[in-house]
Amino acid sequence: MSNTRKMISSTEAEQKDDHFKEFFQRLQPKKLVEGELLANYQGIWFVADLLRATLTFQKHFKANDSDIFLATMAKSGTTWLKALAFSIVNRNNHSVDESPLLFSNPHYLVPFLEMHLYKDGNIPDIDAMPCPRILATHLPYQLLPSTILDCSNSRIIYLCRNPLDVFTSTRHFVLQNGFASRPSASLDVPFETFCQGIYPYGPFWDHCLGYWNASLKDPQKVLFLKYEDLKKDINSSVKKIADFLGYPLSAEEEEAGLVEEIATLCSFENLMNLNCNKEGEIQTVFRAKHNSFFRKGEVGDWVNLVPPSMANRLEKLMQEKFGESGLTLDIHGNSV
Ligand code: PAP
Repeated sequence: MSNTRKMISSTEAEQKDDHFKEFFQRLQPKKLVEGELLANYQGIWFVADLLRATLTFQKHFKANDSDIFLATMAKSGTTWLKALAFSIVNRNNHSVDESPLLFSNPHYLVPFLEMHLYKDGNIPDIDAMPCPRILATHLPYQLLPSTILDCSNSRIIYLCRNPLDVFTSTRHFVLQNGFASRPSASLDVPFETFCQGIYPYGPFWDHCLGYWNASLKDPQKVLFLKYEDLKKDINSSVKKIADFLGYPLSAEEEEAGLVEEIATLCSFENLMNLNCNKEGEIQTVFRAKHNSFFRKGEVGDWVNLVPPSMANRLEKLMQEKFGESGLTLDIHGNSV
C-alpha cells in the first residue's frame, strides 16, 4: 500500500471512530461505580468497544446453512459448551486423544463473533473458515443479525445458568482480570446494578427469555439448555447436543463409550489442568487470563459470596420477570 493510500485509510478509520464516539455519547452512557461506562442500545447494555464490534458484526456477517451458533450470557458455561460442540462435530476429524482441545483453549477453536472476530472494526474473512463453522456470541436473540435467522438450516444452542452463579462467576472474573478500575469492596452496588439489568449484555432476564421464546417457537432452530442440567447428566446432554446439531452418535459409537469420552475430555477437571488453559491469556475486546475461565465449575457456589437476603431478592425478581413464560432457573441445583 502506498503512503498516500495508508494516510487516507487511517484518516477514514479515525473519522469512523469519531462517528462512533459521537453515537455512543448520544446514547447517554452511565458511569457505574466501579468505573465501567455502559450505554443502552435497543434495550441492551454495552461497553463502547463491544457495541462497536456488535454493529460491525451485524452489518458484515453472512451466515450459511451449516453454521452452528453457541449463544450465552457471559459466565453461563460458554467455555464448556464450546468444548462440547467442537468435540461432537469434529469427532471424525480427530480422535479424543488427539483433540485440538488438548493444546488450545476452547475460545480459539470456537471464536466469539462480535467480541473477538469483529472487534476494533475488523471484518474477518469468515468464508475462509472450514465448514461447519462453530461460532459463539453473547448477543441476545433480538440483536442477532437477520442472516442467522434467515439461514433456516443453521442452528443455535443457548446455554443458560442461574443468575446467582452468573453474578458470582462474573464477580470473580472481573476481579481476577482487573476489569473494574475502582473495584468496590462491598457487593451492594454491583448487585444492585445487576438487579436493575445494567450489566454487559443485560438485562439477564431479557437475554434468557429471548432465546427461551425462540426455542419454543422453533425448536428445530434453537436448543435451550441449562448449565445445571449439564452438571446433572452430561452424557444425556452430549447426546442431546449431537442429535440437535444433526451429528447423532451411532449405536456403535455409544457402545464404544464415545459419549463418556467426550464428556470426560470436556469436563472441568480435565480442561482446567491442561497447560493451554493454565497459562496464557486471550485478547478479545477484553484481555482475560485463560485460567480465569476455569474457577470452580459448580452449581450453587453463590452461597460463598451472596448473602441469603440478596439471593431471595434476585429469586423473586426472576419469578416476576419470567412470569408465565414457563422458564424456571433453579439456584440450588435441584431438579425443576
Ligand atoms: P465466558 O462466557 O466469559 O466465556 P464462561 O465459560 O461462561 O465464560 O464462564 C466460566 C464459568 O464456567 C466458570 O464458572 P465459575 O466461576 O462458577 O467456576 C467456570 O468454572 C465454568 N466452567 C468452565 N469450564 C467448565 C466445564 N468444562 N465444566 C463446567 N463448568 C465450567
